[in-house]
Amino acid sequence: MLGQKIEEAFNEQINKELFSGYLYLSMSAYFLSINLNGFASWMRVQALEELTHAMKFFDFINERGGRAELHEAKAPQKEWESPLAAFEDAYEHECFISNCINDLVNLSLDEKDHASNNFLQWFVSEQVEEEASVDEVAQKLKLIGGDGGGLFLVDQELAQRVFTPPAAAK
Ligand code: OFO
Repeated sequence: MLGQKIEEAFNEQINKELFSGYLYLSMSAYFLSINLNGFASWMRVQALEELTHAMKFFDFINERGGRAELHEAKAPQKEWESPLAAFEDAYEHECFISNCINDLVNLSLDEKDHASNNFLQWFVSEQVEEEASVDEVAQKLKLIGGDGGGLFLVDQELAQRVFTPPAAAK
């Protein structure tokens, strides 16, 4: 049985994961608008991953006898001044999500909920990857500066990313 505090906090996290998906889909639309289709495709895959993160919380809440709830979705930012600015925002957002996951881990320890703690460990590892993958692209964009040829090559590289559902990926 899921305690009320954990249930509420996990429902909040569903909202945050869905917002992550919303934000990355908005970034995908921004990249399409400036003809960087590889960047757009990468962000679209990222958005799909975020949906699977939300679904993990959704399923876990239900499995533990709780009730998953969907809260209001806030509108994401629409425009960025450059591809680098978008990836820097994505990195900042992932650091925020990592902090949220850490707070949930602390709550699970306070509540002595070891099943939830065990469930959250997947997200602890996932956040290391999430931060690293967006930061890697941000660093490349810093290296190439405003060089159009470099941007073209990174766009081609990012186009290669494909969506892999988490269960199949592990
Ligand atoms: Fe769900 O990891 Fe990104 O936000």
